[in-house]
Amino acid sequence: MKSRRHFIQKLGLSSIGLGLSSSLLKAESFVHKAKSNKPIVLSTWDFGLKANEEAWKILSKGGRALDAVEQGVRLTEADPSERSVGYGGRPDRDGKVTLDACIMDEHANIGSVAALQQIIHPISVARAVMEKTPHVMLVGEGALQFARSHGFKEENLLTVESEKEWKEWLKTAKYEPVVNIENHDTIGMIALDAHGNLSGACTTSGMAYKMHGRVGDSPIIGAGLYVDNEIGAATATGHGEEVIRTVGSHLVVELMRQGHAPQKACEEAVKRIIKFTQNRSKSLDNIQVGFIALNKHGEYGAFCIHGGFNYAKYDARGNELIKGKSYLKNNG
Ligand code: SD4
Repeated sequence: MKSRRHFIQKLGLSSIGLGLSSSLLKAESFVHKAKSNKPIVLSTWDFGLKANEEAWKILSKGGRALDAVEQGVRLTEADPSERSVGYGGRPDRDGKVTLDACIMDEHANIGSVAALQQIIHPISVARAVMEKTPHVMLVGEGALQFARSHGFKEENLLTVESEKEWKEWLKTAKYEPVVNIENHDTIGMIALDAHGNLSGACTTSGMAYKMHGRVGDSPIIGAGLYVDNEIGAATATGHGEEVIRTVGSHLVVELMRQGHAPQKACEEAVKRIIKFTQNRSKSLDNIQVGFIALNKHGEYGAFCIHGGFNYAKYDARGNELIKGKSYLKNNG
């Protein structure tokens, strides 16, 4: 009862006589739900399975969600066979691999880097921005200088395979990302640790053959990733421009705050993107966006525009790849 009163006070309602709307009542029952599924980690795409294993090493020992998500996505960043994150990522149209990443913890500490070159672990640079600077985001040359000064090693991230593909692309040089293929990019990871704290990380080489200097949603807090330790966390993959337009991950978390389950929150956010796209008379054919979301109780969900998106979930029941439900029933 005391916490109920506290909850109502927190909302600024001095009297129950004011009448609680159904969404507030839903939100209240959300706060009171007793049992939590924790620890748990979710991440985008099939490479999430391996990344989850790494995160689970930390979560299963009672470690912090922040450490789990950082270590988890570092695995994908270092894997040259993943052509869309970190080392081996597809370059921009000038042949440069430029990386975007951000991280957010349970205290709403945030750090981010965008258009960072030659550093294999942008997520750890983002964490250093969060922990060692008065700022929240560094870009381009400034981000590289900062990384250098904090001991990050510079290396060539363009692999022979990626360079070969890029040279092939140059023959036509058409920027036409293919749904679920060239934009099969980002690893977004969100976790709830045994202490009930949430954190998230998001890292990518961005859309293949983008303009040099283009920044997507992935390093933008609120767009590619958002965490509110009272409510839940969400992260996005797909066309960054559309995710930024709707501040997608923040939208998903706010929908959960209003009482929606993570699944429903992802569906509503995807529908918002679809509405905005249609309002602008653009086609959905080549736009893919997927969200994954996790709430404070360890409930989770995901939704995307086109079929073919999947995500990995690791909790006490094990690590599994789950097919994301989609608005359009294709590709799936
Ligand atoms: C971007 N959102 O740079 C990233 C790309 C991506 O799955 O996630 N693709 O726009």
